[in-house]
Amino acid sequence: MPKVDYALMFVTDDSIKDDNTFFAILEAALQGGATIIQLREKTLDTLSFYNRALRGKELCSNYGIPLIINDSLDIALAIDADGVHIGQADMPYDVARRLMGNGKIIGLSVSSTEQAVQLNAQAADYIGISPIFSTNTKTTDLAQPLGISGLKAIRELYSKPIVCIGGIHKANTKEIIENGADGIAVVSAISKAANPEAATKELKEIICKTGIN
Ligand code: TZP
Ligand code: MG
Repeated sequence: MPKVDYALMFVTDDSIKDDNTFFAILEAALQGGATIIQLREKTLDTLSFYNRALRGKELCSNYGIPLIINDSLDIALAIDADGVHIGQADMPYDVARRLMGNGKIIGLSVSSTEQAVQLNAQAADYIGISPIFSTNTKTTDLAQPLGISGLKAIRELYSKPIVCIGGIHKANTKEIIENGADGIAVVSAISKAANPEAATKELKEIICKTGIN
């Protein structure tokens, strides 16, 4: 697998139902410098999800940026996505790996230090610390925020890339990276911004200034 840059993951906003708006924001994130895209749909029917994924993949390919799919192995396989992001209650890691193959990215959400040391987390390509801060974007199945202290504790135990998600915006990005994260994953900081491209650029600049890349 080519080296993946996890610095700035844009996670698409499933509250945006209008396709034109959805893809305009996705393209703005790509223009602004997102380094990886995660397509996350929780309510769409399979055909609409498939169509968004297919169009999303084409767009990401134009920018040379990997696209991973949240949760849905079938969609990821159907469009030959670059990978998947799975949660603790999704498809077991081993099964996801068998289905996706070795060349694909598999990210796993962890919500505690205990989960970060489990075999599936150690085998994954990266872990997502979920959530690092509180958020209004995801309201169900959300653990207590781990905060910077949780990130630091997991960084001590986990040597592969760590991406943080939840309540991240330009004012707390620097602290997250400086405390050991390899990247941030954001929904609303980009999707709800007045200017999503400018918002992406600002986040990217903050990350680049920390010197991690
Ligand atoms: N998983 C944990 S928090 C979250 C997801 C999908 C939502 C993050 O959204 P935002 O708007 O960046 O806080
Ligand atoms: Mg999930």
